Amino acid sequence: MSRNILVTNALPYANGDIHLGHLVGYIQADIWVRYQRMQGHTVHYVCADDTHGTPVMLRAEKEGITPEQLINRVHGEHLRDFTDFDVAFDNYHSTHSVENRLFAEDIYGKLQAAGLIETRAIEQFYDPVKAMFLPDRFIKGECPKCGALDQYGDNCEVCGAAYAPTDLKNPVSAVSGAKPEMRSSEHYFFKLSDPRAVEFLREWTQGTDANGARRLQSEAANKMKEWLGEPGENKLSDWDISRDAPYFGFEIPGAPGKYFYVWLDAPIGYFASFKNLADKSGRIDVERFISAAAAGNTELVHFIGKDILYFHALFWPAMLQFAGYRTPTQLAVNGFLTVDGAKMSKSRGTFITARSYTEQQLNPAWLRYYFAAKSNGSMEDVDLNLDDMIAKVNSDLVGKFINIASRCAGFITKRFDGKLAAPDLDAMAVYRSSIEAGEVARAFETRDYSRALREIMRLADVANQYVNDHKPWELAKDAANTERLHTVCSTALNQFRVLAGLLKPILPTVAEQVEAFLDIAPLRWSQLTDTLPAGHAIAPYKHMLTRVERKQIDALIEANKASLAPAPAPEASSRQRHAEAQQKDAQAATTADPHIGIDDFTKVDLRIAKIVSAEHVDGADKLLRLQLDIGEERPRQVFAGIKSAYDPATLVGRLTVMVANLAPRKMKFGMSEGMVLAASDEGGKTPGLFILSPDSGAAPGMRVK
Ligand code: B3M
Ligand code: ZN
Repeated sequence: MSRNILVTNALPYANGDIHLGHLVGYIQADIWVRYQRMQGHTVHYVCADDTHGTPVMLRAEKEGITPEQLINRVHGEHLRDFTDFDVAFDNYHSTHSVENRLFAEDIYGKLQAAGLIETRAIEQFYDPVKAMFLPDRFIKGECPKCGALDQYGDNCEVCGAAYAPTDLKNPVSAVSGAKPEMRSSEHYFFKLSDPRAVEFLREWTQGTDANGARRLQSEAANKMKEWLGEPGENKLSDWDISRDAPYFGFEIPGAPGKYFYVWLDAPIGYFASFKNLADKSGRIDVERFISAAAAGNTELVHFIGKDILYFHALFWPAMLQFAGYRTPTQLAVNGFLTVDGAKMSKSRGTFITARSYTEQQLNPAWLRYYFAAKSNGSMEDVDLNLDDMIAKVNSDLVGKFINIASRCAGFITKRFDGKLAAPDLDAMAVYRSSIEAGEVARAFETRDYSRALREIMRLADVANQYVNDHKPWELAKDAANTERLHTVCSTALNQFRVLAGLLKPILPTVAEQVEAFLDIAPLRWSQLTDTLPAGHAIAPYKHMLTRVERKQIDALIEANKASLAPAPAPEASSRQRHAEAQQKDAQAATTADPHIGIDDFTKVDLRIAKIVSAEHVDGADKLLRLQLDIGEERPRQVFAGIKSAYDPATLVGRLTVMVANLAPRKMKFGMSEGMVLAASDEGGKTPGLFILSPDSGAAPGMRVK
């Protein structure tokens, strides 16, 4: 059954550049959208700039331009960055738009009619020089707890204490430097503590969508339980949705001088962008996607970062529910990005902007691939380990995937006039059965892209093994083998076609190049079990993807350091100093480790091993029994504790690395004659076990050193 899905990404705020931390969530969403479209589903994918609020207003003033001029410029920059990374929204709109004002007024009016809006006076810091109320982050002072100078109004960067701005000692306005005074003003509140809202949210946050999938990942659902408290308890506070003039935003109807708080109209921007798209296209029925009454068979999926879960799992669904709009089908929440295990840092050059990445001529496909390999559908943080990225891209993408075509295409062009023979269907059977089993499809659906890639790379290994076994370069030497050569190369290219299709959601540009090279229509999921007919002509092979070099990454880090060295942004500096001090302590603690000499290392005999069989062991809940070929007369039997991570059937035929000179050990189930190596993040955040794979070309028995 064909699905109709409205997909959104969080709206980036209009006063800063897009950086790699943002791109994690955008790339995850774009992959999902492309996957759904390959399956034949209808997807509308929209985003917008989040434009309102005090920071935009003050920044424009500082630059001597109007807020409108600022947000127009940033809109262009943001859209260009997304486009460069193949994040292809159907519409990239703005919250400062006619559509957004209309939706915001409509939703507000309906909440008011439902008795869920209330006004009350609150006391707040006021800057008498600038004549404006001050948001917490525009007030500075001394930490009430540790006395640190120059701390922001909500928490201390030095001792970590959280407090109200009114607790600060000697507060000053960060805007004018004036001493703020307390003033009272009337604010509008959305009554989130109303029993109707609390009841609704209890149900909604723990529920499932029409397909039976949880609306929230389990970690997010648990967080919500915490925030909502036990039934009967009411931990939610009403939400302050108004701000006083001067403010860049929409004035509240019937409340002169009062504006909607930026977070009220920000998520409404999803619908505004969608409406704007529908008006431009003339072929989309908006009501079907956004009205509670008409939205029965459509889905609404929001991709967001974990820092804005509160807004999307509480305020937003409650607003929609009580204003007669449809509520989200699913929230897809991603974690933060770390670089080489640490928070992104401007001084270390790891606060990397999207722009600098493309300006340094790095290929966005590399990042898309790496982010996909590190995304498992959970809210865990994603670590961009730069050396690992280089290794993975070079070994998987170039070494395993592209290599198949580069090794076989030349023969087809030179020897067979560019025409393929029918493939060897036996050799295609592994591919067919993998696709029919649906493992990759399920992994894409659940946004577990790392799992999808493990299966795709297993299939790439199969293709490389096939080429290695049949050695086209040898066949080409003897005219008697011409037909065999034709079949072997055609088979490998058919395998390459399927791999390109499976990778297409992640690597759309590379997939397009493959489609041009194979001269085929855009690949769709349902065609992946097909093969190209005998006689099908392909284009001459052109190189599609280069390797990443460490020096390119070094230049990228350097570029991001250089642009910020003279004056770190004031909002970030003290936070960074704190994080960096902690980082140094951690490094100092680890550099004390004793080293080993090369002789110690060479005592370990590491060998490439081919897994010739893998099976469950009766009575053992962690072990698999492996037979490993390391070029000896008979395979070695090894018991490996990897049962939780691998289905034995998927291991057979794989190459891995084993310790071959470990003293044999008698176990309850038989002799274990070695050990396979597996990576894991023990006690860490990434669950699972990962056995190693050598680059293609390695053969059983080769020494690893
Ligand atoms: N603009 C994210 C932020 O500024 C915020 C997201 C809005 S999504 C509706 O932190
Ligand atoms: Zn403090």
